[in-house]
Amino acid sequence: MISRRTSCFTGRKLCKSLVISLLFLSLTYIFLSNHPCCKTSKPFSTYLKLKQRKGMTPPNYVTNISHIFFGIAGSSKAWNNRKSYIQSWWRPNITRGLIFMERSPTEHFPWASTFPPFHVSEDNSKYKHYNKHLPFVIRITRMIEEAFNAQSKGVRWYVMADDDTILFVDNLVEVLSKYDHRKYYYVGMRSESIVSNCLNSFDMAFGGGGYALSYPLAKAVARNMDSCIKRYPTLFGSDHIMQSCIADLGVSLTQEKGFHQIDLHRDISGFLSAHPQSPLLSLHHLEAIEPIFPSMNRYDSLNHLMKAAKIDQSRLLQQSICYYKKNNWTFSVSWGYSVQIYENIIPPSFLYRPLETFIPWKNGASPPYMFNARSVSSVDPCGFPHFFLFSNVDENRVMDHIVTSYKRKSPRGLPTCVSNGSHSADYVSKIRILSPVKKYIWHDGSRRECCDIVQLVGMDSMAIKLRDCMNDEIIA
Ligand SMILES: *[C@@H]1O[C@H](CO)[C@@H](O)[C@H](O)[C@H]1NC(C)=O
Ligand SMILES: *[C@@H]1O[C@H](CO)[C@@H](O)[C@H](O)[C@H]1NC(C)=O
Ligand SMILES: *[C@@H]1O[C@H](CO)[C@@H](O)[C@H](O)[C@H]1NC(C)=O
Ligand SMILES: CC(=O)N[C@H]1CO[C@H](CO)[C@@H](O)[C@@H]1O
Repeated sequence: MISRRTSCFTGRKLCKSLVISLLFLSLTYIFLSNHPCCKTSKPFSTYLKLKQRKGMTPPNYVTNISHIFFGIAGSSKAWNNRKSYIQSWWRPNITRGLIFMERSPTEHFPWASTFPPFHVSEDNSKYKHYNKHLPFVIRITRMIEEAFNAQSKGVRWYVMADDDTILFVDNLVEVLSKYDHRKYYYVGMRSESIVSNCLNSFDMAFGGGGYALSYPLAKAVARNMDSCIKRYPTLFGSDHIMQSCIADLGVSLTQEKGFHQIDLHRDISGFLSAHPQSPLLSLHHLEAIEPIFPSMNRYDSLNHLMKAAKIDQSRLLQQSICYYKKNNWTFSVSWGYSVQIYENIIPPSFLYRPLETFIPWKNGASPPYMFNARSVSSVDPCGFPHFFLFSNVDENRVMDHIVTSYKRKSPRGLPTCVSNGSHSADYVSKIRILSPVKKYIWHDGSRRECCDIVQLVGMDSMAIKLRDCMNDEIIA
């Protein structure tokens, strides 16, 4: 039995609070977490070569939605609150999987066909001597074992998620299909919070963000579950137990930046407006943050984002930057979510850092995040942007482009930035983005898309068109 309790930070404050943190985190983990994932991705070319060598015909080889089994950590108690999250992404009769519950959710019968089928978790009393965790950590850890035993025919990937994880299924298929599912893969992402990673592991895929195990790895984990549970009786998260067992099998995390644990608080608009150049795969913790569209509640906010997701997941939250030279303005687009206008010329390299609209999940590390956040004074007219949020998708295509609209979030309430020619953007109330109907093709070595300010439409709106960058084009 191994108790891995490392001190994450020196300094008495943290050491002292570690015991309290552990307790708090345990509670948090019960609700929030259970799985993780990956490291560096095998080049797509490896996959193609392999396909050729084996003489496999592409249609049979390419991973599709029916090759993925979703295991969702649920509970009958939380179902009422969580079902809307699951329904936002679950596709009845298309997605395969089960939601695992501690008992039959009889109060919710008849069980709708729009829900994932439920599975009552096995009894775990045989592990009571190894259960130094909080309740149901072992139950959730064993989900992969029960999922594997329940269904393995035609399954290439087991994706594990929480009942408050939002998955972006088309992107997930796209991303998983670049890996050879016959090898050992543990694909996921660590937390945004340094403290969370330190208390668990920097090499762990966080369960709330969701993670994927390839078939052979899922099989190996399932077969070794019993010894694994006995080896790690004190770890507080099932995702940490999973990571430990997978590490013991000699497999390390393959990171995919689109999985989001969202260990952040309050307003995450800055984070969602500067997504890494990677397909969006998941969102989590929507109950722990403010609604992502402040004029709506959490469920409506999520369903609103899903309107854009239904049109084009490949571009969802992808960032493009362009300049309106006539006014010395900078535009930063996060497709399907937001547009920011700066009354100033700001280089892309700077704008790819999220504007720090949020606060840390937990204090204790400085800096607190796994990425470079950009803090901007809300009274600096040259640094603080005008913010526009996704409002709708037009029914009609324009010049073979999809048109999404973004409305001003609120008046900026600042004077004009004078150092760059004094051009106020206060009058702009609406922005339209024209994006190609053709989905963005993700592959290793691809670039972000470029954009152009195409026209001034009317008195108070502007239009931007996304396009491929030209060879050697620098965005400036
Ligand atoms: C997925 O691929 C399999 C072949 O591996 C095929 O039989 C199945 O019809 C495909 N499913 C979908 C939804 O495309
Ligand atoms: C799923 O398929 C079953 C059986 O074919 C059908 O009865 C049910 O209505 C379908 N559910 C949805 C939501 O399409
Ligand atoms: C843009 O900013 C530069 C540098 O401050 C300034 O010299 C130039 O005149 C400005 N252009 C316009 C159109 O305002
Ligand atoms: C505040 C300020 O002076 N911002 C920019 C104005 O524009 C020039 C280039 O046109 C930038 O170099 C400045 O940083």
